[in-house]
Amino acid sequence: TGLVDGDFFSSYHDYSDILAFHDQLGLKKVVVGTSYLNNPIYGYYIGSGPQAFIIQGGIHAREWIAPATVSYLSQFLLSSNFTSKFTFLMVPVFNVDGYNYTRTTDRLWRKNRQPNSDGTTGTDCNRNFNIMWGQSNGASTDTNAEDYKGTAPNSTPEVSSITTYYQNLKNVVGFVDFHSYSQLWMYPYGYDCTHNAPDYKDLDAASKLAVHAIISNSTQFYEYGPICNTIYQVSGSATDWAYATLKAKYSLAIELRDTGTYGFILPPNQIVPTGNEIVSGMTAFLNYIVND
Ligand code: ING
Ligand code: ZN
Repeated sequence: TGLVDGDFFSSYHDYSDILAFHDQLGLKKVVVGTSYLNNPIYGYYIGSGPQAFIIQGGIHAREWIAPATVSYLSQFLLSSNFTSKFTFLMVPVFNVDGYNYTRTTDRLWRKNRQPNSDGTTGTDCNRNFNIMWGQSNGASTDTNAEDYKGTAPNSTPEVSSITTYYQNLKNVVGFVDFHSYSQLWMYPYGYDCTHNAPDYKDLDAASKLAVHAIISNSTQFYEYGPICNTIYQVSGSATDWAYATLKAKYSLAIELRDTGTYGFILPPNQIVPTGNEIVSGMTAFLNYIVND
């Protein structure tokens, strides 16, 4: 519909309108990957600081608040003081094919749209990264499951292409993967519930400040902690990969609103309040990194 105006955050949008919103902010646009259906996956750069920070949404198609929140953060970060400290790479919709499918056909689709050999469709991109892939019940071997891990690490074109792009970035200090729902602010590891990440102290301290900032500025509460102990065990996730392979010390997985009243079908009048509380949390988190 080409809608890019003051009302952008009063509704959810098709991929083309999310791109139009970022284009109109005047950001440098890059192709970070290619989907199974050959759609370009776009990223946008904000700022020119010495440390790279990746912010992605939409790895799961039905979690519409994630691309909306990345868009909200793009607008905020562009006019913030963080542009001199960081170079942000914003990837609003990681799983473009899945997102398009939820807009046209099945609102609750999660995985990508790659066919499996048995006639089923889709791999969970957030189980397909080359980090402890398929270990310890952290992903499913069932092609029909919502957390199907794929045939091999990087068997999805989305994960394979985007990780290649990310690995060419220098000095990646941070990474955020937005999901919904449950209101959780999480850091590695997902694959192991018994060992803390080497940077546990800083990750926990920065996350604590972030959720306290949210509580001070919003009606909502977010819990924080390691992925595995906070939600469940997950192998092959984007956040573990960013931490272990990209060496992004401050890697997060954030579950946005709500806590189950609407779940994935979060009403659009909650886009702005969700965006505002995440701006509060991310401001505290980024300030911690600046002072580290
Ligand atoms: N939850 C995430 C999932 O992939 C998660 C939880 C996020 C695990 C990031 C590991 C890393 O299952 C949802 N709702 O998708
Ligand atoms: Zn998700």
